[in-house]
Amino acid sequence: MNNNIIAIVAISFIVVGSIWGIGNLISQNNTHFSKSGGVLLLMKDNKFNVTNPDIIVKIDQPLKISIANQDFRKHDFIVDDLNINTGYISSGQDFTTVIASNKSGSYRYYCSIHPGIMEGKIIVKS
Ligand SMILES: [Cu+2]
Repeated sequence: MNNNIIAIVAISFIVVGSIWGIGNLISQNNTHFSKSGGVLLLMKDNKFNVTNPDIIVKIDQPLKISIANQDFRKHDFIVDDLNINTGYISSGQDFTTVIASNKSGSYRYYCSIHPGIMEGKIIVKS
């Protein structure tokens, strides 16, 4: 019985450790295209993908975006002008949505808990 619990705890650490390790590798870059062709944003150290990169979206071509929280604190992802608000994303959680616009322009994305340090631009163009 006790051995089983220890084994489960050990496996949990290995799984969580692997996920964090992968996240560390990925977050060295800027924007990432996931397998499904969308963008992956990692929340870590109060930044989005280290550098709060510009996210380029084409007019009338919805772009899937997944936001994963790899920090120890909660964050959110908000784009007022595009009606995106993930709500709070807890540590270890993620949220997938779509960025879509039929108007070109530059739209601010940000975390409402850390505005100024966690914010960047979504650029919609043809
Ligand atoms: Cu934040």
